[in-house]
Amino acid sequence: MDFKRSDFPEGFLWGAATSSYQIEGHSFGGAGPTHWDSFAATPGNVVRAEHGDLACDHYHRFEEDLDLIKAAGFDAYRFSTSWARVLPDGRGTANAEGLDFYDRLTDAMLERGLKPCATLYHWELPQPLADLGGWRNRDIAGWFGDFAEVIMGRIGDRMHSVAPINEPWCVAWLSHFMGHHAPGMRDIRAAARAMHHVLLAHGTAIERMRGLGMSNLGAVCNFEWADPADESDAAREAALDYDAIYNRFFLGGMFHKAYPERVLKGLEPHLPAGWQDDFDTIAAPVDWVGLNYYTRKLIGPTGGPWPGYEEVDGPLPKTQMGWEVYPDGLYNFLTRTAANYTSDLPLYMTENGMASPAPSDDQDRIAYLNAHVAKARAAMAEGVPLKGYFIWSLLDNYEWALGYEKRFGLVHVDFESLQRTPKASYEALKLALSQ
Ligand code: IFM
Repeated sequence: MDFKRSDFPEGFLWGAATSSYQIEGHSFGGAGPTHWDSFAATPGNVVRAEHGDLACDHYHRFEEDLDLIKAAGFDAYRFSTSWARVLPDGRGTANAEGLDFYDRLTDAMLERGLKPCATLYHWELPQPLADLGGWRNRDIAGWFGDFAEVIMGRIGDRMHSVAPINEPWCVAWLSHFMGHHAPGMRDIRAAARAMHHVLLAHGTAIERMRGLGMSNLGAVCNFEWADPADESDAAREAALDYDAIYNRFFLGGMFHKAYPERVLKGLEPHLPAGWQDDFDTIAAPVDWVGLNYYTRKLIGPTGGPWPGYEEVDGPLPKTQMGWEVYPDGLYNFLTRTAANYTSDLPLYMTENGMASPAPSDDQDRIAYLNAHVAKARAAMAEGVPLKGYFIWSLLDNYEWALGYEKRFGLVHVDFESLQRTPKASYEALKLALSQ
């Protein structure tokens, strides 16, 4: 790599990230059905209708996976807890096997000197709650708060940090407006409600965890830089609208107790009654903010109904996801987040990485990480309080609607034998983190 641990301040955290449904194997240990199982079982939603039943079988192989994290020299492991594994019906009786699993996983991290960094929800909503309207139903804030208390009542005493929800934009917009993720809806009213309720659930979980006496609680959002596709005013406006929906809505709610006017223009008629009264909960104080960053989009106008924009193919080199490689975006978001929203609050890169096909010599992943880490250092040199960097992902895994072929792992997974094989990027990081 072009960097080494000693280039960063003492205590800067290096970590690897994963999520439960993407790696654990959901068919084990008494986990209940989720809306991803139903979504994946519906032809046309997921490449080859692939699902998370087995995934990387992390449920049985977590010791080996934690050994890999430790051997690479990482300080921390960002994992998520499956709501449906802990509460198979989403509410009510907890699944003892599920709680035991996260208990064992936590202790296994601590035995290896790894800091456990939990995310409560990374997208596998219990199906019984989806049946009740899922993120469209305001009651989800309370259901989620209850889940937070159950899981953190068991492992919260040993967490280094916790964030309630991974990537609110994906939970709400990608899944209820664009229809790309479960529950696969394309409905502006559903999207508006999900956008608001995901924040209400976030704030409720923060309050409940404070009630348990927990600290070091944060929020994790994903960001995509938006550039106008051409020099027209219409393209400029379209990019600003994209930016407002994707990047400014959630931080606006959490830190300004307000949603961007550009978003209200389209969503206000569809927000639930009394939404303005929820900001005290939504803006429950957090101790840090995590940024997930991968790419930028070129945005042009459609002339159609709000939001009236579309993604336009860009000229930059692309990853296996078809995403342009645009490291400047990482710098832009770190500096903008600190300047406009979080001030001195610690920031973390909670996800960054790329998919590239196997077999590969992995030089593209090494170059991608080098370029993005360099931008993180540039932001830090300007005073951005960045305190850590988590690579997505430890393992090749279930890339949601794109199934198993998009390979984000530092470690290759053979999905027949489930054998793990560290890639060149893993070895390069290992060397960098030892210096
Ligand atoms: O795999 C996903 C992850 O679940 C959330 N952030 C982006 C990753 C790559 O698409």
